[in-house]
Amino acid sequence: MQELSLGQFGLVYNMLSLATAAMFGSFIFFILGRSQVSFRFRPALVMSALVVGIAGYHYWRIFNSWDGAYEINAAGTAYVATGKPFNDAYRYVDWLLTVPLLVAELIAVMTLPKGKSGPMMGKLIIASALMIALGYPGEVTNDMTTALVWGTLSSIPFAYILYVLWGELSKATAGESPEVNVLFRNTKLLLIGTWGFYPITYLLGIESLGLVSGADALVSLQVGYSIADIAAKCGYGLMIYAIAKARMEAAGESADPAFAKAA
Ligand SMILES: *C/C=C(C)/C=C/C=C(C)/C=C/C1=C(C)CCCC1(C)C
Repeated sequence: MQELSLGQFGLVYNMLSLATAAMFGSFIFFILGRSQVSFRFRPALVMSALVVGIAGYHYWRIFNSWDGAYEINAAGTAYVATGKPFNDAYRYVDWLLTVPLLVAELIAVMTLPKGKSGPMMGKLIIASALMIALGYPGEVTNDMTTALVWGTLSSIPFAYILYVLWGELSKATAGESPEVNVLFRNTKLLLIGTWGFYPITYLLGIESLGLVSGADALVSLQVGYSIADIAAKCGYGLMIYAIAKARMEAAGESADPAFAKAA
């Protein structure tokens, strides 16, 4: 592992800390937000809470791993490796759990007919697992060609997932209020914008590709993934919440079970 400047070490340290805080903060928001939406949207909120809860735990572990992998040198001028490896696998294990949940969250808020959401979920879960499993060998290799080959393979299921979700989101707007339409459109943009950030970050992290040089490659990777995760998990969960609220209001539903029974 390379030596890091104080700024490089501190930037990753602070980003990992910020991501941990954002995940746990969002967890509380989604748990409380559950009671603000009507019954049919509650599964979506539960899944949002699960995503940020799982990610918050992993960020806490990544943060500790980062903190343990480096120590400041005697002169106080740089961070050097302690010999304990930095564990990058937490991230991929996290994605393996959270990406299918994010997909399920979106399907839940679209409230597709029963016979349709199951098979679609199945296909998208398999594609998510493939995308992550194919990306991992490329993430941990030091060889540029190997990284590019695995990255390209991983991009195939990636494109498939976005294609399917984009199509479904476009169809979901039919018959909905203008406000819900705008929210669905924004969710599509958020989805493309945030998920598209991951392969770009992946490329920045391939040191021998030289898009960013030296230890900056490692720093870009950690900072890039942290920003993407905050947007793709917390920001996206907030969009799902807004859609649930807007659809519920447009349909004249209440979040209060007593009121729902009376109506
Ligand atoms: C909360 C975590 C999320 C939404 C993670 C998403 C991850 C991706 C979309 C990763 C995609 C990748 C490629 C398309 C190619 C290179 C390897 C990956 C795994 C970084």
